[in-house]
Amino acid sequence: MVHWTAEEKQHITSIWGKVNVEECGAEALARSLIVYPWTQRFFASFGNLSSPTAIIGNPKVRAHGKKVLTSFGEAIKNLDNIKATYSKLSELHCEKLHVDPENFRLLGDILIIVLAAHFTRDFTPACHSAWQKLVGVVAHALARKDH
Ligand code: HEG
Repeated sequence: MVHWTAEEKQHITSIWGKVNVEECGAEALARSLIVYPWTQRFFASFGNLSSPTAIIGNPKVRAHGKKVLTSFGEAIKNLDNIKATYSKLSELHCEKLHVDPENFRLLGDILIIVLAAHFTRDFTPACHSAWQKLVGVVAHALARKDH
């Protein structure tokens, strides 16, 4: 089981308390669709993703980004139990959607960039490392096939 120090938990929850899930979620998903264009193929039903402007303005991208970041909130509420929290979601991503787990890591890295940009002053090296650990644990939980 992953162990979290009190300091790590504090870094994660103090940033999370300030996050606007709709804004940061939309930004993180849009940025990853722009920077890693191969991930667009999972979102063929989302309509126009033909340029960065189209991606940023796409309401389905916004809505889905919010959904993804809201789901991070579930992980944060259940830090000691992330695998179980994501068991259904990992089934969806691995068995149904067949998302390459590397993509979870990429989205996690983008999320950190977005958070660091929004909360620059709070994003100390210790805070960064707590979030890096969180996105790694989330990626691992989503990628596991042994539910
Ligand atoms: Mg996934 C659906 C969370 C990465 C592709 N993703 C979802 C849903 C959630 C979620 C909560 C909705 C599930 C439902 O409707 O029951 N996704 C989630 C997280 C992460 C992630 C927390 C974190 C890294 N997803 C991810 C990546 C891809 C992807 C990297 C593809 C590159 N997700 C994906 C697709 C769907 C979801 C294609 C279905 C979208 C739809 O058709 O509505």
